[in-house]
Amino acid sequence: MNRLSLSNLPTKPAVDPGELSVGIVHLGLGAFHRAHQAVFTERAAQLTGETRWGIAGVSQRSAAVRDQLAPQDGLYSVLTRGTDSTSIEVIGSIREVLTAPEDPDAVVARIADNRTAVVTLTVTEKGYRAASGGGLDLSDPEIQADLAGRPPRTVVGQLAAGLARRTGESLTILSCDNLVANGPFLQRLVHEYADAAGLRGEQFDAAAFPASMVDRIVPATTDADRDEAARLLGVRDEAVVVAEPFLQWVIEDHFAGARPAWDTAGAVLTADVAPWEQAKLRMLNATHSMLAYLGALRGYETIAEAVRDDELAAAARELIRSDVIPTLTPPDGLDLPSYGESVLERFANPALKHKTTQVAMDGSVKLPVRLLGTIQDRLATNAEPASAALAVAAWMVYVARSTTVDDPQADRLKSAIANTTTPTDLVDALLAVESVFPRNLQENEAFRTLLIGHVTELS
Ligand code: CS2
Repeated sequence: MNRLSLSNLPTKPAVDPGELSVGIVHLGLGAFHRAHQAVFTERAAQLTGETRWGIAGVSQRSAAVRDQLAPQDGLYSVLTRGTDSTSIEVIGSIREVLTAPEDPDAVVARIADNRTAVVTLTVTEKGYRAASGGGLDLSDPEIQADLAGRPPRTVVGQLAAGLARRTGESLTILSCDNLVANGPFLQRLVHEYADAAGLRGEQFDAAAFPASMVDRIVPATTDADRDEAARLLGVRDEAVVVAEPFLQWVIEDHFAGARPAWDTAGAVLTADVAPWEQAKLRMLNATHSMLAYLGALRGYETIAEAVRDDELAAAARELIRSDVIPTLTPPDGLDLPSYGESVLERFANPALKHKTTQVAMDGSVKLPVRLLGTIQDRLATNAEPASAALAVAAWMVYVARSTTVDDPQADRLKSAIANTTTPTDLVDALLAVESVFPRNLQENEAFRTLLIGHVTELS
């Protein structure tokens, strides 16, 4: 069967992808970007006819995505799996693919290029290389190697080097990762890096770092998905990504220059993203992590199986109701209990096959964002965050039981728990990891007691 390419597009789009020029650089060309920002960008181009917003996508590590996309002229499809319907859409907004380890100078040149007005990022929590207090981790060996003068490989190094070389229009750098106040967080890291590298100039103050909240469940693609895409398209697509029907993007309306008309494609531009982001991280991502750990401990392979277990669904509902909602200010027009229910319904979509192990990875950097803020807020009002503590306890038992932990701090976690035998030992050993737990939680006796109780029950 032929490969998907410009010459055999199954349907003719209003704007030919071949006509697009690059105006966006995206760092972190994983499945999530291809099922989210690239889709908004594609739809905006089709609706407005604008041709200046093609994407140059950067893979931070492997060349796999480039090798899949290059023979397909950058085209790929999104296979949308609803509970009882499937559809497919070809996306042409990615016009160039760079692989950072192979083309580090080209990445910087693209960011520095005045035709680039916006840089977007999905590099996951660990890609920011922040220390636990939120500043740049200057002890990180990759940050040190970039600061020592090699062509930069870290995201902050790439951004700082690119910004330092800009001469014209100011740049907008838009984080699309699941982090608290992701825009200001990234701004601080880039500024700290630039200071350490002696690069800081006026381009740095002129750049805008809007915050954004992104939402779409995107499980890893399987061979069965590739086969189904081929059947639906009539051509082979090695780069297909799978997603749920739900798609949401709330962006702080704070751009330094031009931007694609993402709003015409359904993105919400708003003055304040924080209430949206808090609701999403504390409800969706927190219950996702809870179901991943509790589910994996019960032997479930997918999130859908885990949330179809009545006890686990009840635990997730309880987390939302008793610990999370009391800490939130709802965004205008959002009913928090209904939002919580809609999230659990999305998780239950049996067509998605989202692995518990996929959501469980990188817990040491996800937990602080998803659960520890809720726990701190609850403890500050003298409430007992029993449900949120259950999710943290499930992570602890998961770390203890897994032979290999997929986590940037795996070695540190495994060596912390090496000689622990009792639930109390395990809790104390992991609570002491200061790159995960802030001091006020390490020292909170009520939190510790809750954790020990839950770990005892789960063990
Ligand atoms: C998930 C998220 O992998 C994970 O940790 O919780 O990727 C989640 O699917 C997305 O944030 C949904 O928008």
